Amino acid sequence: MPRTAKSKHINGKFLEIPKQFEYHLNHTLAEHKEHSTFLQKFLAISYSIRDLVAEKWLNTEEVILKRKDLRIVNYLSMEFLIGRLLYNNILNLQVEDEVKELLASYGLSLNEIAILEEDAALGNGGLGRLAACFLDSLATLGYLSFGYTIRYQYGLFKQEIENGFQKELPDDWQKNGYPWEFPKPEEAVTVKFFGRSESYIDEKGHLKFRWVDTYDVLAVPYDIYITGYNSDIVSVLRLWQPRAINEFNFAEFEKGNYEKALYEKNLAETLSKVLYPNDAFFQGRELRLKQEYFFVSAAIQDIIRRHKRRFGNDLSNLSQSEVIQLNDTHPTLAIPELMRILLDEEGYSWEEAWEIVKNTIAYTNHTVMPEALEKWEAPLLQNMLPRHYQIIEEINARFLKDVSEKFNGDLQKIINMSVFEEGNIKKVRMANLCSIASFSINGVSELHTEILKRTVLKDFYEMYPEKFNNKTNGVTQRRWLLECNPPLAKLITESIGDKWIVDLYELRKLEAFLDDSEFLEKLDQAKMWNKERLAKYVQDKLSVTLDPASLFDIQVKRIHEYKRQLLNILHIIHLYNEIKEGKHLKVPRTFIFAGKAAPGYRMAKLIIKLINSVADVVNNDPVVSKQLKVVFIPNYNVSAAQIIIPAANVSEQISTAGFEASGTGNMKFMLNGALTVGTLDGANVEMLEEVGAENIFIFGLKAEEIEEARRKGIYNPFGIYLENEKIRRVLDMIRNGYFNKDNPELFVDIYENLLYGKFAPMPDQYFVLADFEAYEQTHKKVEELFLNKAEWNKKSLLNIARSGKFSSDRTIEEYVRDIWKTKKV
Ligand code: NBG
Repeated sequence: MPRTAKSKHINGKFLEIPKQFEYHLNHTLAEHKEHSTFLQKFLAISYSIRDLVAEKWLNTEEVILKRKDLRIVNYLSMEFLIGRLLYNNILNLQVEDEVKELLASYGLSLNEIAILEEDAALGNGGLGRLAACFLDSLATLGYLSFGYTIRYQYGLFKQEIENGFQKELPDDWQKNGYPWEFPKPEEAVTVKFFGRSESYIDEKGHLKFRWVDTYDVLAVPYDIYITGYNSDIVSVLRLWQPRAINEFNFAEFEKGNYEKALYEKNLAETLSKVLYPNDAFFQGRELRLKQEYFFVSAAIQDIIRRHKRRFGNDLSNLSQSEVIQLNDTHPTLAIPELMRILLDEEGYSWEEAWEIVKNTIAYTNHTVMPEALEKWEAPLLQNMLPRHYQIIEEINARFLKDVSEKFNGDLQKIINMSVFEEGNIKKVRMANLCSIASFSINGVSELHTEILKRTVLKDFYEMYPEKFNNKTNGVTQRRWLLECNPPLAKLITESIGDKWIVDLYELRKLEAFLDDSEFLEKLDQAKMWNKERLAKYVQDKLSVTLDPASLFDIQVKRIHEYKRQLLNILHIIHLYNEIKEGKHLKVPRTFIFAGKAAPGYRMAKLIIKLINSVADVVNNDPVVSKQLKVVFIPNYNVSAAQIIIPAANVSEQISTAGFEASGTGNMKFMLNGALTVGTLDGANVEMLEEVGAENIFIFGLKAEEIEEARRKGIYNPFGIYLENEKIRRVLDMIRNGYFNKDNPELFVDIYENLLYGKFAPMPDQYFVLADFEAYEQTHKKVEELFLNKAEWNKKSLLNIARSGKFSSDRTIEEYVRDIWKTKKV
């Protein structure tokens, strides 16, 4: 029987989950069901679900081979933050009832089994989570897609809080065995490093190059199939695992080349050891460059092999069968790698190869922050990848000729747009290379794309306006509502049906309930359920008791100065001062923080300590703690987010305007009914457009105002400090060790950085003090509104109802329409 959409063959298997479960306990894990541990039961149920997932892949593979009219989307990304998969797959396959019944027969709940799965934390933050949401949407919508990345042995570090400080621990995510991947050793490819580029004359008398004397490693693919909701195809997440070609290279050893013999083994062992823990920050380490090239080379070889399998050896039509999206500049080397293969291995001319490359590759920019832009030292790149370096030089030389023609020899344009930044150490600017070689360049929110066009990529926009387009980010409602917020998902489905699961604009129908007090009461109860769940989580983890009736105000995301956790905590200190003076908050408030700091980011780590120090003082003050609580939840990750976000009344999205490219947490909170306190930054701007000014708390300076103040150098935070008594008090308390009596100097650096710019190019470079007053006023309005429960719930409902735009399904449909130009299965 053919495996067609929704065939009985696939559905038939659903009924066999209990059988599969026993089979896997007995035969995969070799355990009696009576003796099996929780973990073994988790693995056995995962294997049973995985059987169904594998069926979907078999179907997908057939589609790939048969449907030659379908262009395949390749998403190249150093990060995929996929989180747990068991419950996600159960929901997508719609087998929740069967699984629950089975587990109940063992006296188990699905939840207690599901939490035994380690998060696959193969990413840092928004960029990696976006990639994961995209695979979910691609599979759900029925587009053929491959995600490519590295099979990191250690994912993003685990965070513990010790005496208020962040401590990093290794994330050995596969230590108990990982049930979701399928190794495909027969599809391994070889990736080369170092060596040299050698020229020769071919039979036709053409000058050619080959890359020789290289150090080689194998790249072995491990596949994770990402299911879609009610879909018969899967997205493939292909993780590349390096492996030594010869454990010990005897041939080299005999030649006396001990170094090479050992180097390859060493390289294979270190390459995929660990994910670099920086979010939106560039650190030009050699190992990182090796990682970038390793997975990109493997991916390009894989894509070419697939094309040949489907269409034969002609690669001139590659761009019709495959499209490659670069998730930021990390996979930029895909450009010279594809050129190299076409030129040196496939025998195409430069013109032919370039035509193929520039029709196949598209680039997404995810930040305008200068410290995040990748600029590799030229000698490092040239030494590791000599042939690629040569190709980059040639691409640049030809490009600069075009620039010169287009702008009449304008030298400044040439300096700005060249791939190379001249200087003491020559640098390779990856964003320039991407902009030259890609047929599409997109930002991730309307504001961000406009900023790209008028600042960092201004010259490229003048040269190639047709390449630029915006793709506002989105999140998958399967994980970020259906999975993480059961009572709200149930209420919505009971009220408007379940179409929202695959068409989030359906949520607009909820507006019919705006004046339905019974519905609003149920909405309130759903929020309360989530707040109680979070309170329990905090009680278990931190032994801090939260009052679920208080206003839950939440800021969870990476700790970064531009995201301004500092503004939030300064304001909390101000509230503390007011209560100490005898004032009363109108409503009791709970401020919740979570997020990791890059291990090398000193200021971010100090901010974590400050939050914890303030929390200690506030929570242990018998008077203050009746009205105010502050908690920092350790080890923020996808699974923690799924518990924290649904519990929010208020979502803090308070980055300095112009710095947050989009944000995606902001969308998750909105979808779960939180009201946003936010600046006009990233996608907040579009959330305002959707929900209307009365239903969101917007405050603070605008991006142009910040840009102007920086350009003119007119910002004077010290003046604000002198004038504003509240701010002065708060800063002086930090300066004088009020929150850290045993080490009173601890936070001096925060104070001095704000007032004097001790560790920055200017004082208070993220305009914390400039926005403080507006932030405080906004929070007064928040408090006021929360007193009026009916009004609050109505606005909460409006936020949910108008969050339809922020589904990653919408984002993917726009990528398909404007960039990928493919069709559904
Ligand atoms: C991040 C931005 C976020 C954005 C995500 C996803 C990087 C380089 N950029 O604002 O800071 O939401 O990308 O686009 O991590």
